[in-house]
Amino acid sequence: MQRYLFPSDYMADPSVHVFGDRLYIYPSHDRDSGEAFDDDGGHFQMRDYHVLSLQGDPLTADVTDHGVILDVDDVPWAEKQMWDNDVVEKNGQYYLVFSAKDYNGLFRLGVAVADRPEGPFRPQADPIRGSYSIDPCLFKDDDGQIYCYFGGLWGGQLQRYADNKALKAERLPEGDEPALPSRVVRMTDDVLQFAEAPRPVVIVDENGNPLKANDPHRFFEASWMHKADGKYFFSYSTGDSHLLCLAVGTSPYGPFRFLGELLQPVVGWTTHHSIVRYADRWWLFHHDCVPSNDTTWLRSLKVKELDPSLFEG
Ligand code: FUB
Repeated sequence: MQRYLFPSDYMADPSVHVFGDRLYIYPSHDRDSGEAFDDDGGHFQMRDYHVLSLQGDPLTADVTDHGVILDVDDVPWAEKQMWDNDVVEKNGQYYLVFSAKDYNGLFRLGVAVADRPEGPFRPQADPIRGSYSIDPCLFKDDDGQIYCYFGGLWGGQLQRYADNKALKAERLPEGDEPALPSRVVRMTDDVLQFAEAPRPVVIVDENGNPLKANDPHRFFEASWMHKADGKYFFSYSTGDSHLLCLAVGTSPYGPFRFLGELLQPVVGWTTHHSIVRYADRWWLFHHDCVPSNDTTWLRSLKVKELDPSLFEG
């Protein structure tokens, strides 16, 4: 069984966490801006973020919309395209990391802070130093360290960087070359900056070889990290092959061994998700474009239960 969570508006890219006894959903807020479709995602012209929450069975519980928690006009450095975001709690404060384009047309990651999971969030004046690309995922390990996974190809601009430096000309690996990896970085104690240089998130096959650029299971965008049974599960979207995939490792830095496909292509070009354990059950939150009749930039939030054996053994 699965459910559309919020039929009254178009939202996507759900990042989901349990704070207290409620589930909080931090989505992108889709809108019809009139921009034409292009391969760089120019049709995704989101301006603000809402937070949704529920308590009880995600398949049936009432969903509360807490309203706008951050608007692009409140972020001094951001011009447009408020894409995916995520939130982590530390010492009773809530840190929202989000991706948006700056006034030079570059995606950067910014931080905004709140006293409550439902905001409102106060943005920092500048983006995270050394940040680039899109789709931040925040993961708090059992020792309290917070990691940020990020990156996305094509419109997400990851191919414009190597060794964390901007290239003169973007370069996407091809054929048998190793695929372009997502990035992971530990955050500073105040959760406002990167504590180190971001590292590549390498996904390997059963022989320990990095997945290749021509592999339909290679990383594209939508990093998500969760821990189960002491193991680190990295899941992600394959973009142009439209899958969600799962890999496992023994450290938050990886490498991660490819395990398999988590979700088959949905209606709509993008697929993006989060995985969370709530009330002793595992849940997959994601989106599709069925309610908007396959309008790629108008996506709707969904939830379905996952088989716990996915994360065992
Ligand atoms: O929502 C805009 C972009 O679409 C996200 O950043 C990607 O992950 C894809 O879902």
